[in-house]
Amino acid sequence: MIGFIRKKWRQICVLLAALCIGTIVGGCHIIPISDSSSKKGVSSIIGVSQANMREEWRMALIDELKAETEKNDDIQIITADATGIVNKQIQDIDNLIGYGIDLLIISPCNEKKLQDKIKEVYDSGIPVIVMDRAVEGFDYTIYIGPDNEVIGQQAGTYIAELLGENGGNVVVLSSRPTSIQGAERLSGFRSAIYEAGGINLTELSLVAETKDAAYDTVLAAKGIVKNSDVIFAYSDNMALGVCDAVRELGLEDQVKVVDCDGFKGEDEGIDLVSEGRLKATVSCPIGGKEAIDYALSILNHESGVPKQVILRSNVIVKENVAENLARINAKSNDDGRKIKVGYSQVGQESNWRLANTKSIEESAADFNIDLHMENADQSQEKQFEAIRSFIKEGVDVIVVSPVVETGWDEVLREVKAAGIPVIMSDRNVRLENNEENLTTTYLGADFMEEGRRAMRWIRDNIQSDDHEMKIMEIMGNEGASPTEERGKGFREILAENTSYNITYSDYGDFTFEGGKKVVREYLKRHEWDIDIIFSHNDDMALGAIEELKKNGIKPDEDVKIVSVDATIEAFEAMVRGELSCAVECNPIIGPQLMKAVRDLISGKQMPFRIITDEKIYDQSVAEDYISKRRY
Ligand code: GYE
Repeated sequence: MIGFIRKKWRQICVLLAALCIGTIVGGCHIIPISDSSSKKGVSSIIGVSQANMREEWRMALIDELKAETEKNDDIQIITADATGIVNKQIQDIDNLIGYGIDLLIISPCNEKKLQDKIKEVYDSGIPVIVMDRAVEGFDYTIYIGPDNEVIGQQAGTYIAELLGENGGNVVVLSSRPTSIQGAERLSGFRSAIYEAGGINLTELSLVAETKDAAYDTVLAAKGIVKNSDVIFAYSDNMALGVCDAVRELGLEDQVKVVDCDGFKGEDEGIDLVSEGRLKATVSCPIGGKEAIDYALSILNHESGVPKQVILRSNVIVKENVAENLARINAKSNDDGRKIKVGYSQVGQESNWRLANTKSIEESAADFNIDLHMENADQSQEKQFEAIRSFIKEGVDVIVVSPVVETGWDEVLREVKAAGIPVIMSDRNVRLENNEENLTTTYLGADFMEEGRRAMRWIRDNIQSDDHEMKIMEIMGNEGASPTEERGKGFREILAENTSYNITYSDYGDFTFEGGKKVVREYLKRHEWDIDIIFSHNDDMALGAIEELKKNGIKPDEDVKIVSVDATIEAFEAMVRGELSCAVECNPIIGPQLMKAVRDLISGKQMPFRIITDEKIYDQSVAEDYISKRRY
């Protein structure tokens, strides 16, 4: 009964708000309401707080959200335009909550300044989907967005290939971009062009990121443009202006235009590519479809909702327009049939791995997946064998957690030739030539961020006034993606802090014995002079602790120890006062993985990366959490 009254009351509120469009009440703007507010019998209301409705792609997001909402009878959305003002966006969120929303979708105009508000909403129990700009930390339900740096890089790489070995002259429409997206695309573009080498880059400064400004700038710089091979613009809007100007100058046959956005619709990127006016457009997925999809999963309390979804962007050229449009418009269809999955697992090196294997095996059954898992005992050769046997068996999907990052190209090409899609789970691969489409998506942790977090914690908690702090790094196995990236992320923050230095670094292969060995070897040649140990996982940290104690060195007193994974054993060591801090790496990825498998088979566009939820714990909170740990 109470639920019924609440629902009715909310519908009245929504209706009232709808009547008040554009009016001002109590000094604050009433929120414009989407068309879907008139739906009857709706069970959930989604509030959408948009940073502004000036930028083209932000309006496209609202349109996509509305279109997706229309397809579902039991949800409706209310939208609010913050007009680019932080305080207005905070007020909008309060208003939306006042209307009784069940879930908030926010595209923040300033991710730093809105972080606390987002956390407040999330902590109050209302799920929050953050779009487009990731806020720091994990105090939201899920983040969905593109990787604009990668989008720019894809454009740069495409142009470099187009020009071939001889290179050429490229003009980029630059400006101090008013949008962060623009800035990131430009930076990704520049780095790809410089990496390719042999290309002369001329930057033309724009007064605004608009079609007219692009048109005027190209005409004004006709001397430069006449000598160029390609013009790059980082949005569809600007690209249209460039195309018009190039036509005006009679240079259509000589100067090729490439851009980012790849929207569909008249005079947008895909349209211009089909007409041959644009040579290529790199699509920037808007994410509205995915947001409503995940909103439904969250509202239905389904399992398998990850923490971050980084959307896929594609290089669209004339030859693949039809294929891309088909993918964009594709209707996903899961008939619930049993799916056969071949999984090549790394081994059994750590407690993390055991928990990971268990999670994958347990959730396969829940998602009606027939799982065939092969354990590779840390051998890439064995992984190749397993993958080839999966091809023979004719599985529907192959999932690989690769022991090392490189050397996968050949076997993955074989899988592709057999028409079997591949998902990378927990660890990723690095392919020669960045060959696209050999894998569909990566699901796992953000290892770089884990490394950064470890060093941030050290910076904030372990200081000395009188000497430079010596750090020992105990790495995982050589060439594994968590080893590489944790090391990189850690060093990124380390570089900003001159009072710390990594003075010793060795591989411990992610095992307890490996951690012991690194400390033992060090002690053979040195007096103990290390202030901090950064261990790439808990097992190695625990091994190191045992070896330190054997040698009369007191963990946490004589040396602080920080590790990654945050397994129960790490919590026990924190409670005993031996381990100082554990950065979480979540092994419970079974449900997200199985959801991704089902999505893949049902025809959904796979994102680039699906990232799991993670936190950081130290001795001050270990006791409170230990009983709740699931691994
Ligand atoms: O941190 C470590 C394991 O790939 C994330 O591998 C995984 C790592 C994990 O053995 O304990």
